[in-house]
Amino acid sequence: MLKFGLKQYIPLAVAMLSFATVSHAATAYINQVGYRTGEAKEFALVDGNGSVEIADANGQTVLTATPSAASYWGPSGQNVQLVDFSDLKVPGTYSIKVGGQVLRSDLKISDKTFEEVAKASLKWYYYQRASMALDEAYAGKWKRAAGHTNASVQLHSSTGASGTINSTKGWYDAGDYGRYTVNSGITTYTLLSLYEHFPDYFNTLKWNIPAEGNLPDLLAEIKWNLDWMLTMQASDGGVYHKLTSLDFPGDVMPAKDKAALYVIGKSTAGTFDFAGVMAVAARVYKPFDASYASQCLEAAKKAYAWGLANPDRNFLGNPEGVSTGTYANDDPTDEKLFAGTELYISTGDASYKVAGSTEYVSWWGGMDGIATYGKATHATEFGGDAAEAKQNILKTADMFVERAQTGFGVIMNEDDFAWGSNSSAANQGVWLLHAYYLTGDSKYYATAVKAMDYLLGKNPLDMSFLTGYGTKSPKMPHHRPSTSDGVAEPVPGMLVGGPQPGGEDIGTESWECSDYRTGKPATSYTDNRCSYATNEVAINWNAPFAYLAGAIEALSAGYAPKFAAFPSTVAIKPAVVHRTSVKQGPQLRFADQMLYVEKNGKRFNLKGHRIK
Ligand code: 9MR
Repeated sequence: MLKFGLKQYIPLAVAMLSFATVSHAATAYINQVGYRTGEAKEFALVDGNGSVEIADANGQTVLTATPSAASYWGPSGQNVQLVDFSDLKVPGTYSIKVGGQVLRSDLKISDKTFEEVAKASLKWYYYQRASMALDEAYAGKWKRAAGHTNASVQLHSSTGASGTINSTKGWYDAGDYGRYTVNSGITTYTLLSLYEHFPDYFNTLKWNIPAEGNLPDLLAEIKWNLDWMLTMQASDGGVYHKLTSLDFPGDVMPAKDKAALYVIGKSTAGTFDFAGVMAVAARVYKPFDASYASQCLEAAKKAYAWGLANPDRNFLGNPEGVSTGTYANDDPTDEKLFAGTELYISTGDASYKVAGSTEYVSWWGGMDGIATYGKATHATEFGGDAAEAKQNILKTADMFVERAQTGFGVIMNEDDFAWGSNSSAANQGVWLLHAYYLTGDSKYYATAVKAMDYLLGKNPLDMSFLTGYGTKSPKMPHHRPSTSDGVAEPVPGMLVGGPQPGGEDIGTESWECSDYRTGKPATSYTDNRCSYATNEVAINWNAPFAYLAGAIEALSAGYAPKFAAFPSTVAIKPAVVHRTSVKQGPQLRFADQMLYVEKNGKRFNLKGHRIK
C-alpha cells in the first residue's frame, strides 16, 4: 500500500529534475566578437557531454568536433573542455549544439574580426579628452560640454614650488577626472609603439575624431596627451606627478566638476616615464612635424638629466588633504631603464644605455618589461643585451603558451587576478606578439589571439569586457560620464578592470558595493557602478587591448612590424606611403600566420630558405 499520495512526490521530482538540469546543462564560452576566418579557433565548454556540433544559420551541421579531455582551471574552480573548431573556415554566424541542444547561436567567423574593436578602443581616448567639447559629429549621443578648461593650475606645496602653471588637454585617467604622469607614461608608450610598429597600417586607419593637421588619427589622438604631458615639466626638467582636485569628484559630467585643480608632487618615476615617452614621440612625430619632434627630444633629455640628479624623489603616498589616485612608487630603477633605453634608440648616444631586462610583463609600476621590448627589437644596437632581452621574452612567452593549453585555454593564472586584471590579460597578449615578432613562430601569435578570446567572452563570466561589443558586455562601468550623461548605454570601447578578489570597494557606505566575491578570483566581479575595483575603466587598461587588436589586424592585413633603427644609420622616411605603392628591396611580410621575407616576388623564410 502507498504510504504517500502522488502529490507528496512532486517536490522531490522537481528537485531531481532541477538537479539534473544544473549538473548537466553545458555552457559554451566563446569570443563573442568572433574568430578569424583562416586561423586557429577555440572555445571553452563546461559540463559538456560527448561531441559538439556547429550548425549554420539554416540549422545544418557544418562541423562535428570532439572536445579535449576536461581539465581543472583554478581561477574559476571549473573543469573545462576545449573545443578546437579551426576547420570551420567560412564567414558566418553559427550555433553550438551538444546532445542536440542549442547552447548558443552567436558564434561568428569573419575577416577583419577585430578592426571594429581596435577602432573603438582607440576612439575611447577621444571620449576621455579634457578641456574640449565633444561634438555630436564625432561623439554621437555621447556628446558633451568641455570640462577642466581653466588653464591656470595651482602648484601644490608638495611640488616644492609655488604659483601656477598653465596646463590643459590630456586624457582623464579613468572613471575619475585626474591626470597622472606615471599612468600616462605606460599608456602613451603603448599607443606610440602601436603606431611605430605598424605605421603604414595606421597611416590610413580612421575612426572619426577631430585630427590635428595631417596627422593620422592615432598620432592626432596621442598628441592630445603628449601636449598635456609637456605642460607638466618644470623648467628644471623634473616632471610633476599628477594634476587632480584634492578629492575624487562626485558623479558629475566633466563640465560640472568645478573643484579647484592642483599640480601635486614631483617624482623620479614620473620624470623617467615622461623621458621615455618623449624619446619615442621624437622618433614617431619626426616625419610629420620636425620641430615638435625636437621639442619632445629636448624635453626627454632634460627630464632624464633631472632623474639622474634626483634618483630618489619618490612619490610614496598622498600629501595631507589629498585623496586622489597615488600611483606611488618606491623604486624608479625600472622607469630609468625604460627612459635610458628609448633615449639610446632615439639618439644613438651610448651614455643613455642602462643594463638589464626582465621576464616580467609590464604594468604602470613596472616599466622594465617595456624596456625589454625596446632592447629585444633593436638587436644591432643593443648586442648582447638584446639577446638577453629576447631570451627573457621567449622564456615567459613559452610559459604562456603552455598555460593556455589547458583549463579555460587562457594564459592567466590565479596571481594575475589583481586590480585591473584585464590589463594583465591584454599585456600578456602584447608580450606574446613581441615573441612572435622576434621568432616568426605562429604558436605565439595564436596564443596572443587567445588573450583576445578571453577578453571578449571566452571567460567564466561569459562576458565581453569591452563596453558596447559582444553579446553581453558591461552596462554599469565605474565611469563618471557614463553614469551621469543620461544616455542608457555606457560610452563604447572601454575595457573594464575585470575580476579580482581584493574587494577594496566592498562596504556599508551608500557608494560602496555589497560583497560580490565568489571565493574564486576569475568570477569575483560585479557589473555595478559601485565597483571601482572590478568595473572601472582606465587609459592604461585600454591601451594594451588596443595594441593587441590593432596589431593582430595589421599583421593579418599583411603588414610586418617595423622597428625604428638609429637615426644615424637609417633616416626615418617621410611617411604616409601605403604599402602597395612601395617599391623597395626585401620586405618582411605576414600571411597565413607566418612571417616571411619577400624579394623580387619570391618568398623566403626567416632562415633564408625559399618557400612557396
Ligand atoms: O590601476 C591602479 C591599481 O593598480 C591600484 O591597485 C589602484 C589602487 O591604488 O589604483 C588604480 O589606479 C586608479 C588610480 O589610482 C586613480 N584613477 C583610477 C585608477 C584605476 O582604478
